[in-house]
Amino acid sequence: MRIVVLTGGVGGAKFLRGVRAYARERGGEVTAVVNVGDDTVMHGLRICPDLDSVMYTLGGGADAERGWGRQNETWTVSEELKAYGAEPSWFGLGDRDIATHLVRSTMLGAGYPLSAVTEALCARWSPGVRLLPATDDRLETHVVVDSEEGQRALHFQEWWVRHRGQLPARRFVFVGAESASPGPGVLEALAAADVVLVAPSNPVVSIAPVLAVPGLREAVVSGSAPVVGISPIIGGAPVRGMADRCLAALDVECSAAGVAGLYGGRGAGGLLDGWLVDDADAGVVATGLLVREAPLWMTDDAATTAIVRTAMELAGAVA
Ligand code: GDP
Ligand code: FO1
Ligand code: CA
Repeated sequence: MRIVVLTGGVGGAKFLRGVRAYARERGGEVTAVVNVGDDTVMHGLRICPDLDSVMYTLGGGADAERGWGRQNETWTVSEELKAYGAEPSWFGLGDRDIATHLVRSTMLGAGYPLSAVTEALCARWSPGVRLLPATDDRLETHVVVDSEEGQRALHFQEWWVRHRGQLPARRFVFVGAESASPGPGVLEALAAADVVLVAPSNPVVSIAPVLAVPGLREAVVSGSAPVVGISPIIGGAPVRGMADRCLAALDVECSAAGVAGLYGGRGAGGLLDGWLVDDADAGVVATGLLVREAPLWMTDDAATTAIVRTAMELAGAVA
């Protein structure tokens, strides 16, 4: 059983722990196609928040409370940078995390592509899941907001971390997407997949930038594997994060039904064959796909693995 998961950072990482447990039970292998739209360069270091959230979480090194960065972290380097007045002072880089960024930046500087660097970093963490960046090319999510001179675009991290997501987002732009190509192994993994799962990740700034890589969405939609998504929205609200603000920018209702409509049913020219919603959202109907209800709170690995089992049953039902 070959399972491919399209994913962002914190929500996707939690979900992948369940997918990995399911695959271990059934003897399957898991490939995660990970968003790189959040990536940025700070203090000369290349930061890949979603790849790192997944790598650290699956490798047992994540700070579970924050969801990003390392556990038992210290912040000496960030304090020293602040003492120099070095900007950006609003973005915190932990000391342990910086080691990852140093290895990554050095390898990228030597000419290795991000996919090869990710594989090298994963040799330490043994995530038990193959992590593939959606693309090796530059693809950055920028957020268009209102300003005195009209509109301006800022990097997703500046919007989310510096401004705490408080500036109303008008739209999101995936800079570089049109000339990006799927990372090595991505199209092959999709072609060989028995099932494609869309993690309960942010549909607008985690899954959309993955699908924006030319050829990637087409490979999912034209592939033979059933495609099942898990709703990140429960009872009309994201479990955590900024999905409500992102959906508002697109004029999409923040609900399990709204996100189903955004992805669309494969039977109606969209992405999904199946959509898993929480029990609290019973009664959601969407065109061109099958909806099933189950408890969707990923409170622990057992609960998350149960979600994956239901998603796999749904995949079987729509196959
Ligand atoms: P990010 O890249 O760090 O923002 O993480 P993702 O995009 O992968 O996931 C963020 C989404 O995960 C948010 O929209 C949350 O609503 C969702 N999420 C987090 N925890 C849970 C959970 O326990 N259940 C469900 N269904 N969604 C969750
Ligand atoms: N999020 C914050 O709210 N504040 C930070 O200072 C911060 C630093 C940071 C450094 C490395 C990293 O991998 C992630 C980091 N994040 C930080 C999380 C990140 O901004 C977002 O939560 C994700 O990009 C959304 O997926
Ligand atoms: Ca993200």
